[in-house]
Amino acid sequence: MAYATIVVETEEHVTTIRLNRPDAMNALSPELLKELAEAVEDASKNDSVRCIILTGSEKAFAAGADIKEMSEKSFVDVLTEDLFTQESEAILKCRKPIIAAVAGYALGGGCELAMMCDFIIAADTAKFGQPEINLGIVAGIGGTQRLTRLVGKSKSMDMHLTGRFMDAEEAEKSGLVSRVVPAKKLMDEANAAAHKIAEKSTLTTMVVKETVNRSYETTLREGILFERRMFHALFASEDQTEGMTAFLEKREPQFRGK
Ligand code: DAK
Repeated sequence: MAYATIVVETEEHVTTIRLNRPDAMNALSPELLKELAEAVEDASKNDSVRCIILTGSEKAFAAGADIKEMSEKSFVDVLTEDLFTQESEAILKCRKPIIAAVAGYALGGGCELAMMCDFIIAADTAKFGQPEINLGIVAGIGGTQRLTRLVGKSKSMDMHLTGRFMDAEEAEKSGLVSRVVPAKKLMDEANAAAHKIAEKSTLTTMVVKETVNRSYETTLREGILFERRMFHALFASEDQTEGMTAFLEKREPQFRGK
């Protein structure tokens, strides 16, 4: 499907969604958010897609919600429109792994969008921030909650209260991103990770995603019980038999997602 604000390409089980509003640092306009949600839903429904990469440009992953579009809105407008709630649901509901490949600015809603993905690979040019305080607002799509869980209260408070940006090195040290790579290699690294994931059992990647995410939603005891039951359940799958048999036969497993 042709989109106005994103570019979508699928190659060998991996769909790459590129945010594409170069004149506005990929600011998250309502149109972009709607298209992004549609693209994620399409990739979710497409059986041949096993992993999704979400990325932006060399300059910006996304510099936040579109300030021009937001500036005219009243309290009643933002409350009734409930911007980003449905769109973020589409991303959070996706059961396939989503990698954020971030170069340049990931600010405000852009940082929050990256944190909604399953993990972040950052270019050495990446800059993360929650500068909403400079606009007289607070983060509104998970920044105060997700950043705090990822980097701890002190750094999260620092970011939200001062509005300063965090570079890629600091982001990796503090656990916001899984790895930092040279900017020129960002998409090669993200593709290699996505294709590596695509080789696994889709059944198992779905279970891994659900189980790790459970750690955000529940107590340690309940999370461990959930993990244990998922572990047990996978012994009912053909892919568990295939994975273990392949290991013992010293060959590559042929997973079928069953
Ligand atoms: N919105 C609209 N346009 C933006 C933009 C943004 N967020 N960021 C950049 N642009 C535009 C600039 O206006 C400029 O456009 P022209 O003037 O050329 O027409 C163009 O992109 C290039 O930007 P600059 O000239 O400023 O470029 P610089 O390299 O000097 O600076 C920058 C890059 C990214 C550091 C700077 O542009 C910047 O500080 N941008 C704003 C970053 C920001 O404050 N982000 C947070 C936005 S607030 C919610 C939904 C959403 C949200 C919250 C709640 N609910 C529904 C509950 C989210 C809120 C936010 O994200």
